[in-house]
Amino acid sequence: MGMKIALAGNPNCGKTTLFNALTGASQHVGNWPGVTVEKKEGKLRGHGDVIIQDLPGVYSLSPYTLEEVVTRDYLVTEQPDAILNIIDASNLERNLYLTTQLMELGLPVVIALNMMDVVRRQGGSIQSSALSQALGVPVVEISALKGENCVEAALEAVRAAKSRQAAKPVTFGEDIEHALEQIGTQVSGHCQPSHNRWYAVKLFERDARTELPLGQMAKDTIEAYIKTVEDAQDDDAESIITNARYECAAKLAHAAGREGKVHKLTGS
Ligand code: BGO
Repeated sequence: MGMKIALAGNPNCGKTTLFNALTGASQHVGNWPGVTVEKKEGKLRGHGDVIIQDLPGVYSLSPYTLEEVVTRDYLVTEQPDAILNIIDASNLERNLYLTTQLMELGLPVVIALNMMDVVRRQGGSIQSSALSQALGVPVVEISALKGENCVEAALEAVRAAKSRQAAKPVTFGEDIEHALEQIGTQVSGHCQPSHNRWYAVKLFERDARTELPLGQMAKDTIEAYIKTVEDAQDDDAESIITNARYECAAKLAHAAGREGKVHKLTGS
C-alpha cells in the first residue's frame, strides 16, 4: 500500500539536498494550489510505493508567511502518514523549536539529524539516543551532502507510519498544561481526536486562522482559562507559548548534550 512521508524543516537545514538524495530523478515539481510556492514530490529510491512530499522550509508553524501557511495547512488537512523532520544538527536548539510544533499534529514523527559531518568536523557530537528518548521519537544521524543514512532515515519514517503511532506532544509548564487540558475538553467533539492538542494550543494562542464551530459559552470558558495564565505570568498568551517552546527546545538540546552556544562555520 502506498504512503506519503512529508519532509519538514527550517530553511537551510539541507532539505533540498536530502530530498534529492531520497528521490533522485523521480521528482515531480509544481506549485501549491493558489500560490507560487514550489511543490515537489518524488518516489523514495528503491521504494516506489513511498512518496516523499517536500514542504516549504519554515522556522515555525505560526501562519505569518506564505511558506508557513502552506506547510501548516498541508500537515493539518492533508495528513501525511508520517513527518520526517530534518534538523540542522549544528543549530540543534534553534531547529528544535519547529520540532515542538510538529509533535503536536497527531502524526508519527521521525527526526533526521542532518549536517552530522559538520558537527563532527567541529569536534562535537550529539547524544542522539538521549534526544530520541527525551522526545519519544526515533532520531537518525545523517549527512545529506555525503548521502549518509538518508534512505535509512526515510525507512525509519516508513516504519513509524506503519505503526500509526503519533508523536507524543512536548509538555509545557503546569499552569499552561492545566489550561490546555480544559480547552481540550471544550474542543473535543469539534475536531478529530488526534488534533485535540493542536487546536487546544492554537486556541490558547488566540490564533486568528483557527476556527472551530464552538458556542459562545465554550468560547467564554476558554477565554477565562487563557486569562488566568496570562494574569499569573503577566504576559500575553502567544508569547507564553513561544517562550515555553524556547524553554522546551533548550531542555531538549541540553538532553542531547549540546549546551550553550553552538557555532556554525559559515561557507563550509
Ligand atoms: C550550499 N553536510 C554539509 N556539510 N552541508 C550540507 C548538508 C550536510 O549534511 N546538507 C546540506 N548541506 P539545502 P534547504 C553551499 O548550497 O539543501 C548544505 O534550504 C553553497 N552553495 O550543500 O539547500 C548544502 O533546502 C556554498 O550548501 O537546504 C547547502 O533546507 C558554500 O547546506 C546548504 C557552502 O542546503 C543548504 C554551502 C552555493
